Amino acid sequence: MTGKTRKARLLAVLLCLLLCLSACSVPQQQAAPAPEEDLVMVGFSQVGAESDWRLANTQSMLSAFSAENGYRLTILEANQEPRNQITAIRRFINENVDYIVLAPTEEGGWETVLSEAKEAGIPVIIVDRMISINPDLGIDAESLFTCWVGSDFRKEGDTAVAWMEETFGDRPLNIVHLQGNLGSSAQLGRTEGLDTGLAAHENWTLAFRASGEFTLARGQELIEQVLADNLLADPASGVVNVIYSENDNMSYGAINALKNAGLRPGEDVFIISFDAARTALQLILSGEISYDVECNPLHGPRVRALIEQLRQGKTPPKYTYVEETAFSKENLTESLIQNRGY
Ligand code: GYE
Repeated sequence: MTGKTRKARLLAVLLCLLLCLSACSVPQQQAAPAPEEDLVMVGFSQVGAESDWRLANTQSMLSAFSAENGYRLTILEANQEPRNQITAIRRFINENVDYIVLAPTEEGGWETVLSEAKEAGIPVIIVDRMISINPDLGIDAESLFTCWVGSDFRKEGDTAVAWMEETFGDRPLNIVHLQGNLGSSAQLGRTEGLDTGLAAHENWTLAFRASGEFTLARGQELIEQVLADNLLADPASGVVNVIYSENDNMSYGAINALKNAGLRPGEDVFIISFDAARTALQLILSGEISYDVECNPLHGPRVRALIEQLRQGKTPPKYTYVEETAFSKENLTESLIQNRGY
């Protein structure tokens, strides 16, 4: 036997051994689901299914609150209508769930129904957006929910504006602003950030502002309207066109509208987006989105951790802010995109 064949044989034996080992390894122990009556009942009033962010958020809640983990989760989607959420919460109260999780569409209008939940003794965990209580009512807003977890939307807006300042310097900007659902924390915070930027820069002009309701279809319609009304500046004039789009799905719609009109996103118009979902990150690599401020939707495990603390009789922090970053071509790689959870 030559040295080479011996080596090859040895390799084959080793490979066989490895294969056997992996085949014989003990399968991961699956936790037996708890009997139905022992499951903790959680009612989740979700905003809707308007965006990639929202779908990832719903998925994250479903995985975190599985029967294997000891929960029975009921999700009621509100189709972005606050009154549907009020109906959903009343239903959860009637069903006497153990915990109510609320992702509020808008900030206002929660006093009555959350007082009802409080009266029924059901803890309410707020996730993603925030609520605000009319101060004239003399109700202690913080007494209406147990705790909250989500993003700092104002900070997200400030991050976007800081990038605009850094990237465009003293150049005049012609800004088209696609807002999210009016009255939602995500819209309010991101708009406040831009408004602060507009107030600080005399040569930043707001050419257009309207709500695209966080959807691709509305985002596309609004940019079609902007183009029909001739609201973009001639790039040859030295004025920079910027679309400040308060979520990725509206950005996808904006890109469709621009491309259909023969314009080049990333050259004729710069798109700044929010969420940083996987598809959007891909569009950064291809140059169509210039900057994307991350907003993390994977709240399921975070909400579960809060509920687990409550079940152990502990007091979780009232507010938990999620750490977030932002992406441009400079700090993005294919592998980062592939490993992204949403
Ligand atoms: O940015 C958007 C979604 O509230 C953070 O809602 C969330 C926003 C998110 O529809 O895509």
